[in-house]
Amino acid sequence: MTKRVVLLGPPGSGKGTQAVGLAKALGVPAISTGAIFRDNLSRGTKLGKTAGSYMAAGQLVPDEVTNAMVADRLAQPDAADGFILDGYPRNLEQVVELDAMLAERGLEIDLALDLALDHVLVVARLLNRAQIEGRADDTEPVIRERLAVYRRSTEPISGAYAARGKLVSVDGDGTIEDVALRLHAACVPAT
Ligand code: B4P
Repeated sequence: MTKRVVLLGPPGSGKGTQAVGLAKALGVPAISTGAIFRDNLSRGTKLGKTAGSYMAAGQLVPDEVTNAMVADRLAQPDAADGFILDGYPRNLEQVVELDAMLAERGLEIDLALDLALDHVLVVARLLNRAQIEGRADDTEPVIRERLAVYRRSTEPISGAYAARGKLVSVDGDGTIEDVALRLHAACVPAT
């Protein structure tokens, strides 16, 4: 069964929303790099202070910081049998680093799920979240910058997984339940 999954897609496509339910269904932890950064930010840790300024500007946190954090998290016992990685990798260098972390243990990614959503809908969802949660990176100029970073750095990585035959694109439009069913079907194909 599919156990080592990366969840790709633009900011606001539903990665964080869907990762939790999908992880539960597969019996693995959901690991969100954005959530780990936000938790550190709220606790005022050194990692949080480093990440905070990049996040508020809509930029990626430097690779050396992010890669070390993910390596630590994947070494925890609960991730030994699998995981849903939400928001990582986010550029080609992180793909290489993730491959190396797994190869050390003779493992590899089983599946890359690309949540596809029109960028007009992405902006609308994030502006809606801004009113509910007040996240510092959900203002319109920062959302535009996050989308530009996504197009420049993150979009190309789907090609890397497609070349390995590991990429499945899933329509991110529709209700949260509809999208969850599509993702689940991609991980657990009908027999
Ligand atoms: P993330 O936390 O990953 O933020 P995100 O891309 O906006 O996705 P998120 O998971 O929060 O939103 P979702 O689509 O679920 O990253 C934040 C920042 O951290 C980055 O900008 C970067 O600075 C840093 N970072 C994270 N990972 C990094 C890495 N690997 N390398 C370097 N830096 C990194 O949901 C969005 C909204 O849509 C929600 O309000 C949700 O309720 C709503 N929604 C979801 N599904 C819906 C549906 N079907 N219909 C309607 N609304 C829906």
